[in-house]
Amino acid sequence: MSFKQAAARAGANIALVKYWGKRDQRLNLPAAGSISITLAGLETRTTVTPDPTLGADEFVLDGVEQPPGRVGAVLDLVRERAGATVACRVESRNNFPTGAGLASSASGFAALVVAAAQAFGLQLSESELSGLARRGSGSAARSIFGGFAEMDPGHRENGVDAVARPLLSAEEWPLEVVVAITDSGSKAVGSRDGMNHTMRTSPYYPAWVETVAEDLDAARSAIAARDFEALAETAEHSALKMHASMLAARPGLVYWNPATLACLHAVRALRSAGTGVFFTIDAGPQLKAVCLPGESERVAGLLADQPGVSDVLVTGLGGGAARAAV
Ligand code: 2P0
Repeated sequence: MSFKQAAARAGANIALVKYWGKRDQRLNLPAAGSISITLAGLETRTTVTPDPTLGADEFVLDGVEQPPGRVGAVLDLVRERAGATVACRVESRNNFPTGAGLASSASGFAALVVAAAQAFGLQLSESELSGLARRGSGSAARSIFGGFAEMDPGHRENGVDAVARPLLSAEEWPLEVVVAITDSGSKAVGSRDGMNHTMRTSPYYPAWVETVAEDLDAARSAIAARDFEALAETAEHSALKMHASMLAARPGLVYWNPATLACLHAVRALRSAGTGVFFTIDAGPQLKAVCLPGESERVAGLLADQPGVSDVLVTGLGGGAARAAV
């Protein structure tokens, strides 16, 4: 069995039609589809070093040793396909704050599977890489692709069809994104626990799952037509509907703080006044403003002025798909 050190990088992504809930825990199959944009500049870079002298996998994130956990589980899947058993050292770095609702698990597992496949000499399709990344984190399946991507929940019990596919490249619609940081600490309830708690206890969860398909249709059509207004309306609806399902859990999950809400109202006021911008909010207090090309500077200035906003990151699409790195 041949193996070698390999490195890869992948971008974070933000869902415009959200993923919240699973139909299978073990295979990590989503209950419904989702649509996202992969961001330029907010990246994870990961090196996988197979090392026969190691007794077990090692994982270092941003310079800090971590339990291998799901990283080790994804490595096991790659080793199984390669017929290998050698343990690995995985070193991963994010160029953005980890654990603050910026989907570091998405870019992290996408970079991991690309690097690990290369380290073990596997020639995998993007679809196969997407399925492997999903086992680490559902949102990671989308970060295999640049630009706009859609996650298919799949219908098969074994999950082989639960993979993402590209919808439109970043160059075809180079939207811009402003992230308003309202709290840079780690969130109190992680996405996985939060979605499982919502599934178990929220009376609104069935309504959420039942209505995702129509949001996907609307968003897919809006993206194909580059219809910003239609995409804005659908994306804000999906985000608020996901948060409504969380708020109705017992006890309710409240990821927002006063600054999140101030930013939400600021974005709505801007759009009413004619600026091409809409908001989305994930399982954390940051607000992401998606803007038409050329609008991000003005939006960033406005969000930076909201009380409680500690920083703004300006980014956009265009980072490209997850790829090998030197
Ligand atoms: C999303 N989020 O679509 C949604 C919106 C957060 C809110 O995907 O359990 O970390 O690892 O599959 O991928 C975060 O969920 O969950 C997420 P797991 P993941 O981006």
